[in-house]
Amino acid sequence: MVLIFGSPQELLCGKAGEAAAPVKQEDQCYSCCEIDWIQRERNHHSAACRNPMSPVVFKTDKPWRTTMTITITAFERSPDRGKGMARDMRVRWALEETGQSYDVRLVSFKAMKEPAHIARQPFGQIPTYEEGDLALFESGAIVLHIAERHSGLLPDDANARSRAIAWMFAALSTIEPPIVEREVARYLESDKAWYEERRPAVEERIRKRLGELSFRLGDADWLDGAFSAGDLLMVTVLRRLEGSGLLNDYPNLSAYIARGQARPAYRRALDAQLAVFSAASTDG
Ligand SMILES: N[C@@H](CCC(=O)N[C@@H](CS)C(=O)NCC(=O)O)C(=O)O
Repeated sequence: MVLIFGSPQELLCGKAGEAAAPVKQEDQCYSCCEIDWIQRERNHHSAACRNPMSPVVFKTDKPWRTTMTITITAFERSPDRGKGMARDMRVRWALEETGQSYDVRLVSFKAMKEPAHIARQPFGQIPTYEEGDLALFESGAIVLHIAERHSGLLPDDANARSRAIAWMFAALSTIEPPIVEREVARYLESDKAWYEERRPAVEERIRKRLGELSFRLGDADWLDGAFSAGDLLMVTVLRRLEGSGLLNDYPNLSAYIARGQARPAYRRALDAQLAVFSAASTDG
């Protein structure tokens, strides 16, 4: 089988009936993800083609190779002192899991509220993501974009893929909101007379969600089969509770977080975030 690469959007493959020669990373300078994807497309084609001698054109919105530089934004000086709580961590982790290199543009709190950054992120926040003429904001949308274009974060099976995406939404729209509500109350409202009175109710809302999540996870390693973008987001969200004591009643969730943190890609992302903070601290 001959593979001819026309444009980034188009994979041409010749005599489909012939045995596929393996694509070699060193010969062609393909990344592992690209090779995975090419092999999958080939297998799919070989299985589905009714006329194996006719050349076939795969039209796909999945670029076969990433030639454009990915640039994300992150805090110039992170309030968490580089401990992985800032949401660029999710994006870094997703990029590391999928083997994508990236550049980081560091932004100060002042620069985040200026027009150049607002044009990228309407709410003046990090992270953002740029790749060629694509500019994205919202960490969940960015992680989904990465997961859809590179293998490693979403299953191939269509139903399993949809379920993994459902877990991404669950992390960000069901589990994260009460956790953030607690943080906002703690950091911005703890001087108010009603803070202590309200706190138990806020924490109870978190406990309710943790109990439900803990029940569903049971003794599984990940939320739905293999590790996915859903787990990536869920782990980063649950990490926000570190030190709160709220996870103490859910040892399976603590173990789940630890499993996520033990992944080499997580470590690389965390180290990269910490390196930014350490460099900024050394600079004064
Ligand atoms: N929903 C957004 C939230 C982004 C967000 O809250 N970013 C924080 C850092 S983790 C930020 O930029 N805070 C500064 C600010 O809001 O001024 C996302 O997931 O990307």
